[in-house]
Amino acid sequence: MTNQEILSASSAILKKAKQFGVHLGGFANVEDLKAAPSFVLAPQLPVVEKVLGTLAGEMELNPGEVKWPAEAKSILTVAVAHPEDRPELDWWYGQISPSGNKLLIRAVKALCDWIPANFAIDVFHFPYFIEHGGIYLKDAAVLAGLGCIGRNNMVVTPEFGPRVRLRAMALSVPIPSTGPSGFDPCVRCDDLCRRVCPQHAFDAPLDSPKNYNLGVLPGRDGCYARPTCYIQIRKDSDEAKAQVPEGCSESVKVLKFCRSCEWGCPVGK
Ligand code: B12
Repeated sequence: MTNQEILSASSAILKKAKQFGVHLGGFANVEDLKAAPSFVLAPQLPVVEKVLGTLAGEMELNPGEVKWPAEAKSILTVAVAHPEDRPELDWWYGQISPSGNKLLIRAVKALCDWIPANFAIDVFHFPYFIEHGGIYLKDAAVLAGLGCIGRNNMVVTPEFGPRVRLRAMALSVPIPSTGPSGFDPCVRCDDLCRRVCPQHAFDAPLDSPKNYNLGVLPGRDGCYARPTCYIQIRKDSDEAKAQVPEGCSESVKVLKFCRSCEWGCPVGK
C-alpha cells in the first residue's frame, strides 16, 4: 500500500471503529511503542506474588515481557467509556468478563473481519493479559493520542477522564502514531485522585529511578505502588457477594473492583 492509501485506510478504520461502538480510537506505531515506559520498565520490575502482568504465563514469556506478532507494524487502541452512572459495565460475574469489556471485544472482533475484507492489511486481536500475549494498553492509548497518564497512573482522556477501558489490535501496515496529544489536566489539579486511595498507594515513590538508570520514574513520578493497590483488589475480591445474575440460574460472586482513583478525577465529569 502507498502512504496515501495507508492514510486514507486509517481514517476509514477509525470511522468504522466508532460505528462498531467504541468511543475513542487512535494508532501507535510499533517502533514508538517498543520504547514506551511500560514496555521498557515492566520486564525490570520485581516480581510480586500473583500480581497480574508480571507473571510468566503460558506463552513462556519472561515476567513483563511482551510478545509482538511478527507482522505488527502499528496498533489500533480503542476505548469505551465507563461512566459513574453505569458501574455495572465494570463488574465481573465470577469468571465472566465485564459487559464493558465485552463491548470492546465485540468491536475489535468486528474490525478484525472488516479491515482485511476492505484493505490489504493483516490484523491481530491482542488478548487482555500481557502473559497471554497482550500489550501495555495505557502506553498504546497515550501514543495514539487518546489522553495522558494522569497522577492516578491511568489514561486520562479529555472526554471521559480516566473512566474508560481499553483494547487493542495490530495492523500489518506502518501507520504513524496519532499522539501523544499534549493534553495534561493534572498540572492544574491538587491530587484529588491520589488523596482518595483507600490504601494510600500513591503516597511515596515505589522505587529509586537510579535502579532503572532513569532521572525520574514514569507514572508521573513513580508514585504508584502496584503491590499496595493490589491489596485493595484482593480485598474487593474476598469481600465480593454472591448474586444470581439476570438470565442465569446459578449464583456467582460479583466482583466490583475499587475505582476510587477514577471517581476522584474531575476530568470529563
Ligand atoms: C496488571 C494490571 C493491573 C494490576 C497492576 C496495575 C499496574 N498499573 O501495574 C492491578 C490489579 C493492581 C490493577 C489495578 C487497576 N487497574 Co489494571 N491493568 C493491568 C493490566 C492487565 C496490565 C498493566 C501493567 O502491568 N502495566 C505495567 C506497569 C509496569 O506499568 P504501570 O504501573 O501501569 O505504569 C506505566 C504507565 O503509567 C506508563 N507511563 C507513565 N508515564 C508515561 C508517559 C507516556 C508518554 C507513556 C506512553 C506511558 C507512560 O509507564 C509506567 C511503567 O512504569 C492492564 C491491561 C493491559 N493489558 O495493559 C490493566 C489496566 C491498566 N487496568 C485498568 C484499570 C481500570 C485498573 C483499576 C482502576 C482497577 C479496576 N477497577 O479495574 C486499577 C487502577 C490502578 C492504577 N491506578 O494504576 C485499565 C486502565 C484504564 C485507564 N483509563 O487507564 C487497564 C488498561 C485495563 C482496561 N480494562 O482497560 N491493574
